[in-house]
Amino acid sequence: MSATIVTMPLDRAGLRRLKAPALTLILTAFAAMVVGSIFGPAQALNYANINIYGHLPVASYYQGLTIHGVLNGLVFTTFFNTGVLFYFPARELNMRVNTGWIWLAIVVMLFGLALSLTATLSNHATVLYTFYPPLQAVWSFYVGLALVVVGSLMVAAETIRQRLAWKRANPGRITPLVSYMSVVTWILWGLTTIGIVAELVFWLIPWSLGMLKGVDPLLALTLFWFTGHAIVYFWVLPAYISWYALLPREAGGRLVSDTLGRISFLLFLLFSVEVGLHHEAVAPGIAMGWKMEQMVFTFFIVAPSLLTAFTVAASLETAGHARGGRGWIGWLTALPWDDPSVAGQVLAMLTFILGGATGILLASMPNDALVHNTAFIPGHFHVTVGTATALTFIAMSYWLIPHLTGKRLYGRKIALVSVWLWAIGMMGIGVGLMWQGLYGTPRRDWISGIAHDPYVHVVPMAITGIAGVILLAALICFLIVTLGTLFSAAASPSEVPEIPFANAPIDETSRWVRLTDRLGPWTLVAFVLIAAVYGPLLGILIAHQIPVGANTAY
Ligand code: HAS
Ligand code: HEM
Ligand code: CU
Repeated sequence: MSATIVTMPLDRAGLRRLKAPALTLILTAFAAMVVGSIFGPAQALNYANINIYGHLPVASYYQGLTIHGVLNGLVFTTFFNTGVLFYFPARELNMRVNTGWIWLAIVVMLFGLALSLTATLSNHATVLYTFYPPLQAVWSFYVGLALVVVGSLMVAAETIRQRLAWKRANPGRITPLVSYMSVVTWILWGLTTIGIVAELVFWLIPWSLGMLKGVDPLLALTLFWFTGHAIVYFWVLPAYISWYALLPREAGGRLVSDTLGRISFLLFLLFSVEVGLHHEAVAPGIAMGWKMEQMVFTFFIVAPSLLTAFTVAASLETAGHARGGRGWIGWLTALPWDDPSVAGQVLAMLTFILGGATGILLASMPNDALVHNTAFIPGHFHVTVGTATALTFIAMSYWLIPHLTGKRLYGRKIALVSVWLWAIGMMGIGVGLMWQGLYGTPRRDWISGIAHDPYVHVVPMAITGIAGVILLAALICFLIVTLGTLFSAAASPSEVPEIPFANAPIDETSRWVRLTDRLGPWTLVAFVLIAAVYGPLLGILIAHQIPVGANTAY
């Protein structure tokens, strides 16, 4: 494979060969998000005690919720990230990619998607996106998901190899920022997926094929959340890459510190995985000491997001000042709010402040015990993955899809409306669901289907329901813009946006910067930390398994 790597600038044909797989991944991602999100408004109306499930082509509330969680949480994010995390470094390092390998990975991912989607759509895998045993899906659901992960890791390997080739060709140089961040995210993804891959390969797939009689639910839960927390950073780090390294340029400013960006990503690599137990704070059978340890790590992992908040805010301030904004708030209002890509990303950040703050509240176990398994939790994560991730990706698509297709953005005003509606809608879902959760309304509950709903709290219910309808409107606007762009005529090359790299000068002589670039040893440190925190606990759980048989979900 390495023979196909050529370190030379791309010609037009090379560029086209690179753009096609990136576009395929990104369009598949958005198709998954649109289909998955169709059920969102129905779920929001459910939480407003309005039941429209008789009109939807699903067998149950739970089939719809599985489609929603799997397509949005697992498929949309993985496909989008795979697209940008190979494409941006390839362009920044200006190296030719082994596109044959990337296409092979895409075929593996698409085949996996087809398998798991067929299982879900045919109601043979109504196990929600967390697929906790003893709920059991048909084997093809698990195999399909595993293939999606395998395909994405194949792309990761190619990007990591490209960076090594670049390092060989540029001895002593520091990896450019976007490539550095992308490679760190890929390495983190590799470490993150150990839990879920082990769960699928050693337990769930053999069990669904009848080769195992049962699976220990606590072990499965722990393996799932080994992956399940760090996966949220895999969801959000490509958005952080855009906020650090692209958005400042789009907004007319500059990144204020390249070094802080590197440190923040390195901290994510070191501490993202060792916190999964904060999803099992109330799970019986795990001693409090393990939970306390991971609670402390959870507070550690807030730090790189706070670093990001301040660095990105300072960078946006330079943009605001360059555009004439003055005073405490003037820089914010002076940003190019008429640009849907900038507006969408700044709105994503502002709404993410609520998501981050509620995450910090949940990190503390006594708080979590009050709201675990209530609607508070989906409230929290729609102002994280629904905004920082999904809204940023939507906003990025408003320059990225024109860039990849050579078309002009269709309906700029509609695009602007879409990001505002999305931000307002997600904020509504966040506030409404969290408020309902504080009253004890459970999550994952078809409350509108219960004859006498005990969870009636009119104001938050109304907020959730209305927010669902607003989000439906946002989704329609997004679809109009994206389809309009795809089906419009090719634009002249000068009208096609380039990647807005906003690189700050790298302090190549700094010992600290050089230290951050030594990703091999850092990966080893991360691995050792994870093994130290999770190893003994998993050892105990594996040694004391109490397998439970299938409670088949179909
Ligand atoms: Fe979370 C549950 C704790 C972040 C997603 N989380 C979930 C679930 C999901 C999820 C999907 O400790 C539910 C899973 C399930 O189905 O059960 N979460 C945290 C903490 C953080 C956090 C401490 N979560 C995220 C992110 C997600 C996400 C990011 C997706 C992308 N979460 C929890 C806990 C639970 C949980 C418990 C378990 C609950 C339970 O009981 O089940 C932190 O990483 C948050 C740090 C973030 C910040 C915000 C920084 C702000 C930025 C924007 C800056 C703004 C600017 C604007 C620059 C501290 C970077 C400038 C303008 C100005 C005007 C200033
Ligand atoms: C669950 C609404 C988009 C990820 C939910 C729930 C609601 C909802 C009300 C809670 C259901 C329950 O607990 O019974 C919406 C609306 C959307 C939307 C109105 C608008 C388009 C998204 C997006 C993502 C996402 C874009 C991720 C990128 C999830 C996940 C769950 C969920 C992972 C948890 C499923 C589970 O508990 O099994 N959504 N959502 N949603 N949503 Fe969304
Ligand atoms: Cu978490």
